[in-house]
Amino acid sequence: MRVSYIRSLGTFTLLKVQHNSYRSTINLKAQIRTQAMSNQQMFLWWGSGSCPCWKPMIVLAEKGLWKGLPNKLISFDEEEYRCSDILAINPRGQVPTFKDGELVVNESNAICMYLEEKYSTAENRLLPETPEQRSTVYWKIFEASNVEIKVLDALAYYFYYTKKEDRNDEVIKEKVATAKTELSHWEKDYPALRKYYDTITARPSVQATWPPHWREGPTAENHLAAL
Ligand SMILES: N[C@@H](CCC(=O)N[C@@H](CS)C(=O)NCC(=O)O)C(=O)O
Repeated sequence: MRVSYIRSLGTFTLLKVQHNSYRSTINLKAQIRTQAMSNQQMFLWWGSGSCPCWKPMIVLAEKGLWKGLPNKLISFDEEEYRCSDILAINPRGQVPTFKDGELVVNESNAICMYLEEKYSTAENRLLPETPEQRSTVYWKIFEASNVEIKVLDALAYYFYYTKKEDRNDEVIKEKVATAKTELSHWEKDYPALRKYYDTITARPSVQATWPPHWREGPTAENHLAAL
């Protein structure tokens, strides 16, 4: 028996073999691989414009698993993140809430890491090969939670959850200063962040998962304009 060629087709690798007795083994392997790459046993509850939701959605799209994935877009206004289906497997009542068959995985970063471990091929692998290179990625993933806390939660959500008439200029000033300090740990005036944003935005996975309500046009307020 000899492998006459190995060809990559999307996320699958096809092995064409010449010897008949090996063909069924190879077919079985291909079948198992195809089943492993299926998304029909998955379910994702998500909300439009939610950063935690968007992260695993991008990873799913990078792995060719987003299209046709069983999912539910919940309404934040209707507080659907507290629906009984979600609460049954995610007692925090939050999105993303994710299932892969019987396996429940919550917390956006955990979902991303699970997908990377389980569904990576040579073509769609997102994490670098060596532990040393991966250490930098892990470092930045965990460090980014500071941006979430000090920019998103503290500043953007203040505007989101506080009626215009209840907003306090002094509080806003303080929150903007805290957010600026956080961002200064990443860089000054953000040219590299801008470049990173542009690079990421151009990826088909990001375009395919773009928050649907953002496509309808800009929201009335730019909560981060002060930055
Ligand atoms: N640490 C969680 C945060 C998830 C989260 O805060 N989700 C928000 C939407 S962006 C949510 O469901 N909020 C509803 C609530 O907490 O009541 C993760 O990364 O998955």
